[in-house]
Amino acid sequence: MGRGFASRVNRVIWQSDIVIEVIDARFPEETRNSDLEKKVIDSGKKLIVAINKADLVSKERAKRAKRGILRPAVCVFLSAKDKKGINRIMREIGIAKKGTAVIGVIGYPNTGKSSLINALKGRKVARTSKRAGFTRGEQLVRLNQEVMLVDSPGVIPFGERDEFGLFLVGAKNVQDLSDKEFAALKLIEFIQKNNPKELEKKYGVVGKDEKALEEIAIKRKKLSTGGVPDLNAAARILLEDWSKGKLKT
Ligand SMILES: Nc1nc2c(ncn2[C@@H]2O[C@H](COP(=O)(O)OP(=O)(O)OP(=O)(O)O)[C@@H](O)[C@H]2O)c(=O)[nH]1
Ligand SMILES: [Mg+2]
Repeated sequence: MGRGFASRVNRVIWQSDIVIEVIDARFPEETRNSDLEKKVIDSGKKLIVAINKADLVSKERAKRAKRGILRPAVCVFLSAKDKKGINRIMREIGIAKKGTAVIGVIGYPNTGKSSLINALKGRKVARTSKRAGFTRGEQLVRLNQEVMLVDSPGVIPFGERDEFGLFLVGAKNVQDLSDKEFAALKLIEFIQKNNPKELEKKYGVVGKDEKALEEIAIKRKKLSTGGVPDLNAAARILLEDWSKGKLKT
């Protein structure tokens, strides 16, 4: 997943007349790829930055997501899920297009590229998944007589090695984490910082750090022989809930 697709995404950009970069409104900075944005703009092609999953953030946070995205890129708030922003993207495509056009859809794993293509098309033509790295090769979808959409696999910038950071933004799956307890402890810290009451609401957890993980194990009856809290099992519960979007921050 992700790595190694660099040349492929370059090819998608090269083949396209217009490029849509899909980013996650919750993690705009972490899921955008300024190198790719620059590449598109330098090649003289229109860049549309689709700030997707806007249904998951407040208006203020969505507005903040726009910062840092430089003109001449066009920013569109999008919810592929609720079909918000789809007409605007259609309009932007229409403005930029001269005759027939190929539109490349690129971005980090799991940001909703395939979901956007389905929303544009108005029915399910590209397969989507909660799992990151789901779309493997490029897939061509004809939008109408003039426009061809290219779905592409998610790419992670070369050299990005922060496993927890990738997990946090949905670009890495739970089963691919090398140290789940470590990731869970970092996630606890992150959630308690951003939404202090969430773990209490969800699991009845009041402690911090390892104590919080222990409490999850106890509440969810994950005990090894002798009644010792199974921290690994608790970590998996927490990490899975996060990746399914069940925890709010
Ligand atoms: N809440 C919410 N979820 C969304 C939205 N768009 C996509 N998702 C969810 O995000 C997950 C990933 O969506 P995909 O469309 O498969 O993402 P992708 O960018 O194609 O992913 P890869 O092919 O793995 O790179 C799925 O569980 C979607 O249901 C949105 O606007 N809002
Ligand atoms: Mg996909």
